[in-house]
Amino acid sequence: MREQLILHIDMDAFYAAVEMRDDPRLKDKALVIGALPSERGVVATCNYKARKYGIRSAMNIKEAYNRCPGAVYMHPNFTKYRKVSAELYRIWSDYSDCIERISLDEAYLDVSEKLADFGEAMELARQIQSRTLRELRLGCSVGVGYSLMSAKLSSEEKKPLGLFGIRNRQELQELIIDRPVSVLHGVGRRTEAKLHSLGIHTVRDIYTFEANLLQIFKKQGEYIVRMAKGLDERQVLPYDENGAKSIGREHTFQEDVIDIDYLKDSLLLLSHEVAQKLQKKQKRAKTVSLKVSYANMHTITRAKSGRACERTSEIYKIASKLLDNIEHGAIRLIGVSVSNFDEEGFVQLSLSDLQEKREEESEDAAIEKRLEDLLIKNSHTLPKKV
Ligand code: DCP
Ligand code: MG
Repeated sequence: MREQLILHIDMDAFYAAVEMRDDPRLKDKALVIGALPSERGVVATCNYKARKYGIRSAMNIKEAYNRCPGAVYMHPNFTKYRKVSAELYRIWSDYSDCIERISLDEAYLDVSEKLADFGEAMELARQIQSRTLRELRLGCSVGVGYSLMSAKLSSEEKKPLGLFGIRNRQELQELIIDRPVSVLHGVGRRTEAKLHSLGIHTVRDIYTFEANLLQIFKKQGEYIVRMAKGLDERQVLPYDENGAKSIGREHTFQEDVIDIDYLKDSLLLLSHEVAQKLQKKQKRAKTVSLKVSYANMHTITRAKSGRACERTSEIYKIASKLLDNIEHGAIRLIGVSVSNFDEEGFVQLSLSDLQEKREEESEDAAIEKRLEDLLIKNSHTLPKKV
């Protein structure tokens, strides 16, 4: 695979920065956006001044208040942030046709095709940062990397108003070797806890215990070891319904949903629509992505790559596993998309693939039965139109 040139842009203290921009009285204050101290709830974000008191996203608002009773506390104004987000993307999409929205304030840009080298990518990062600051009066940090993970780590490295780059695997490894395992893509809270229970705390520990990891965690272990070595082959996936590089469907619920069975039924219907589109285009996809926006507008995407798939049940099973592995909570939007198309219609299956396929068949039958129920009874609220 050709080396990639990836930019990761992440706004600094996004919601708080928008509020500070729009109300000069907030300029020198510690500012916490989220629930009010008199309510139950959490911090969505806070400005850098409030972070000096140890306040962080997702912290209980009462704890935030104990740490800094003098801060200004405000509810978020999502309508406003969505509008600002659209303005941000309008600017950023001037710099790449291959742009993946991660959330309101965060995106990956693939600039491999347009730029000659890493130096040019750093220069572009600087331009994007200063244009965002000039036109929208908002600060962002931009990271440049040879992969998605290195770009994301770079944008976090010098926040706020950061500019940083990681050129290659060696630079990445030097940077992260003594950092906690959670710096790695794919190591969430659950995996982190499992690794800790095995005495694995840092990236260095992963190198040391590579053999044990592979034995205990199998495929997931392989992925973690690859990430630790800087081997990240993920690509920027433009999450665009009409984009040539991915096919996706998403749905915003009328009311936030917590019920996992309901979420899974929605995912099944969305997977079905995606599978139909895929089949229409006569494509098979090697990557399935799940997108979830929580009630607080926080959006995450998770993707998994593997055997090329085309059927509803294949897409659904992967998306459903991704859903099992994210933090549960009130969900506003759910989406599934596929990418990384395999243009060749015929793929030789190995013996172990065939075995796996047979084992999956009964599970598939159950999924198809459920889909039939949902489609026939029309008992679900997703819109019918693709
Ligand atoms: N957000 C949220 N709940 C979380 C995390 C984030 O509501 N647990 C919201 C508020 C943030 C926005 O999403 O402003 C973007 O999230 P980031 O993680 O990028 O955080 P910030 O942009 O606020 O700060 P940073 O400068 O660390 O990127
Ligand atoms: Mg941010």
